[in-house]
Amino acid sequence: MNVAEFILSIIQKLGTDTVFTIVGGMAMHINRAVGESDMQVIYCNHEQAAAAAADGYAKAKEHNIAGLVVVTAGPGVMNTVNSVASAYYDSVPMFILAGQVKTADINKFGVRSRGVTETPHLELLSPITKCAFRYIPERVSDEVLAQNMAQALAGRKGPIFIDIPLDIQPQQVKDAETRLATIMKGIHAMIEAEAALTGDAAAQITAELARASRPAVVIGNGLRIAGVSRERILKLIENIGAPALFTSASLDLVEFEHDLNFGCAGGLASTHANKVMQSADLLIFFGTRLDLLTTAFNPQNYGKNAKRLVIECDQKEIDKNTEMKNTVFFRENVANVVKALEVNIPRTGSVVEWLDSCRALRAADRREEHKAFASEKLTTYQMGDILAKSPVGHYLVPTASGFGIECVARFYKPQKGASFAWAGHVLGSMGLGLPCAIGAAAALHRRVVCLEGDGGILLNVQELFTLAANPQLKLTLVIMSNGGYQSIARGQVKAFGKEFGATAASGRCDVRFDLLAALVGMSYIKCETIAQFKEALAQEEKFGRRLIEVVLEDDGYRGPSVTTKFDAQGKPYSTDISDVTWDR
Ligand SMILES: Cc1ncc(C[n+]2csc(CCOP(=O)(O)OP(=O)(O)O)c2C)c(N)n1
Ligand SMILES: [Mg+2]
Repeated sequence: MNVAEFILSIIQKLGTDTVFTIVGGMAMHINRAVGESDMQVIYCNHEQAAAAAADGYAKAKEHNIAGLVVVTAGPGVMNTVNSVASAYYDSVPMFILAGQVKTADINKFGVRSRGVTETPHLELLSPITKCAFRYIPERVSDEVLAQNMAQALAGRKGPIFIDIPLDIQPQQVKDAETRLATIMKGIHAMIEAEAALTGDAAAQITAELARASRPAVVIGNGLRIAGVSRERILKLIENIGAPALFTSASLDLVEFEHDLNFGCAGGLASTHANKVMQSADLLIFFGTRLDLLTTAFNPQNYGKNAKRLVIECDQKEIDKNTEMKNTVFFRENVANVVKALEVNIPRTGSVVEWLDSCRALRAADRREEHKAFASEKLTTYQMGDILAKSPVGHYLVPTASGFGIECVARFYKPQKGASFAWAGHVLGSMGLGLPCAIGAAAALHRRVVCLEGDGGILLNVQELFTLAANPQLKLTLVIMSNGGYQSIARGQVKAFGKEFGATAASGRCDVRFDLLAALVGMSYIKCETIAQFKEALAQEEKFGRRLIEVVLEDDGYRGPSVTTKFDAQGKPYSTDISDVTWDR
């Protein structure tokens, strides 16, 4: 076994069975190890896409298994940067295994460029990975190797970058099997040690719940990342018996129709979720970072009338919000808190009236939503609704840029058994949808629906050729066709009265998606009405894959959201998250 095979075999032993890659000279022995392994290999057409596919793969594996991307030195590594940063922010376990120029060529002179295709990988990748290291056996002990690799899956998960110089990759590894066994033991020990992080959150939750009269729980995506299954999340909610609120990353964790699902609170939210949040006297945040987008740029205001108990494993995420009043932070593994609450099921006081008032708010809100958005037109609202109800929409990968966010974060109502994973949730990069969906399809071996914009798709349009080369991947590509960068055009027109580079009128090119589909051997259908889109999705299982172009209409109405108002002195301020209405 050589060094390339040795490192690959550690990753395989951690459960990863698929590689997303583009080959190259400086990674040639790693490429061979991959090609001769028994792993599923998807040869992509851009490294940004390969890394995004690894991200989609790990998300489809519920963050329990790491994605793997293999790239060559220099340009190969640099092309991954956008997707690696995205994976880091989304806490996605991932290995980026890269070639590097041979050790003799590595730049030790401080010149701009020395080795052929060489770049300072470690310096570039360090800020956006949990660990970036060069593997040279004499310099990296097996213990350190285990520690570095374990970090992908230990504690708050994330990407690990490893480069191996060209001359090191083919070197034979002595006692490989015995060493591998010890390394795997070390990795598992570290993952377990980090997972043990626990404290007295469960006891305090129990005590506070007994006292509270208007409690609510906030179910964050951290629960999924920590490996808590949907069944156990549901049990947690039902055991506590209080209204459950979600975030845009976690809203698929419990079906929309569940009696305790009170939606997603925040800046762009249905009004009842925000009212529940702002009227609660106790809020328990399970695995949410309380970031700016979730909290409508104001964590202090988010549940301001409640005592807040926040369970978070990352000390830095706690420190950023320590100015929040009436809030207790617990640095614990949220999975352990859930486990402890399964043993000692907390009793809420009598919350019947509170629950009834929340239910009344929700019912009124749903009626209002229906009235406000009812339309014959095919809008983002209608799309979200149709996609959620469709039999093919059970695993959805939506783009996290443009109106795709609105379509899913606000209007997707997950049915039983449905789930989604945002393509680049925190970073919000255009172009990650299609490659992420390819990764998810490779992980799940079943149909994945990808929701992309007509602008965003072009950033990784070459991945349609990756699909063409991999007929086993089942994928439905739904393109929201609205004549370009509509979300950007809207902002520009509002601010400047005109738009720049966002539509064909100002220099972009509209795409003929029928021709594009034909080029890559995909079936194609264009939907211009609600009925056509419903019918297209109903027929979808007949197709291995299809490009569905949905011509969107925008009536300009965005629904309730926090707005900017001006006080008596003319100073601007943001309205409270509970101060939102359905008024047009
Ligand atoms: C890589 C990258 N470049 C630029 C942006 C800025 N941006 C955000 S949304 C958007 C337009 C997206 O267009 P499209 O996918 O068609 O979605 P729409 O706004 O039309 O719904 C742009 C340019 C971004 N998010 N990511
Ligand atoms: Mg568009």
